[in-house]
Amino acid sequence: MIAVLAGGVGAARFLRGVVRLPKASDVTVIVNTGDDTVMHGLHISPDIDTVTYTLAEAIDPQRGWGLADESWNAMANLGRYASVIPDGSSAGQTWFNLGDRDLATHLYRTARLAEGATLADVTDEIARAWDLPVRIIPMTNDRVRTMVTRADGATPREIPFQEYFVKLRHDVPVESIRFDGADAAMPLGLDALEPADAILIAPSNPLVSIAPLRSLAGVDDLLRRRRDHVVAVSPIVAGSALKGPADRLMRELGHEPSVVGVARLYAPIASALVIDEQDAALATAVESEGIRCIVTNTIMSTPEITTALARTCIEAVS
Ligand code: FO1
Repeated sequence: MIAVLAGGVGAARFLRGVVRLPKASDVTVIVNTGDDTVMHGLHISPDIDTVTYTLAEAIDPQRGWGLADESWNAMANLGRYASVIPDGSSAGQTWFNLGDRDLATHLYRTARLAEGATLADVTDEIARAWDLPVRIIPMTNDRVRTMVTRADGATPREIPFQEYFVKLRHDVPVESIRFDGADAAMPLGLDALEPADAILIAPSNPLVSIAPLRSLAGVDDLLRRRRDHVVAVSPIVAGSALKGPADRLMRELGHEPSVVGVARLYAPIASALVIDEQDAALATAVESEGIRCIVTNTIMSTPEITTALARTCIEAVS
């Protein structure tokens, strides 16, 4: 049995390799929900949707989020109301792009939640509707929201994650991050992490994708206890994030934006860190952080490379 801790785009691509492995009949993916947001009254779970659409081979390959062959009529038609939106209203926002096809998922999720279903129930229903070969579970059924405090003096200083990521294109300096609601939230997936032969930390942002999962009660303790079975893939290659603001956030929040910085974050909970060949010269520095270092090609540019990366991870800890 394999358990994977996942964020969005990087994790979803990595999971494609995991599910292709012959041994991967029993895979549970625990997905970050700190990025979740409500837009137009609809509950959006971006990382769950990215993982679902990617594994269903329905993702838009260029954007890495949303559905392929998308149209944007609903968004375009919201434009009619732009001039009449009252001050202080959050209606009619168009900075967060919801495609016409994608909207069906958010409509379904929101309706089921309103009927009293849990996020885990709905996530499973959506995964089954897309014929996914894995179990996908949200990190919690409770409301946890990643909140970002800006360091540029703008007000409000603290904003929800999607405002930082999409509206401001993650192009503002950040002072701190917190996971609102994490203290009271009940984690899901501990029953999958406990017996797993391999626990894989996908190449996701350690500070805003994996940290929300780690912030939930008991998760880090379990990972520490099962450290011999935990392997992480660095999302930082040659000092940069392959996608998104991981390198910038690491620098701004006092972490070295390199595989060594990633090693420091993961050494307490993982026994091995997989880094890219471009960082081979840093392998000794990684190991001096107390974590085994495995060097391989982590740039998932072909199905073969992605599957080989997943195999390397599993072999490292099984
Ligand atoms: N990312 C963007 O950069 N711009 C968008 O307008 C956007 C819309 C969106 C809608 C649904 C969804 O499931 C994901 C969406 N994403 C968008 C991706 C998402 O905001 C981020 O990739 C993650 O939150 C970071 O992991």
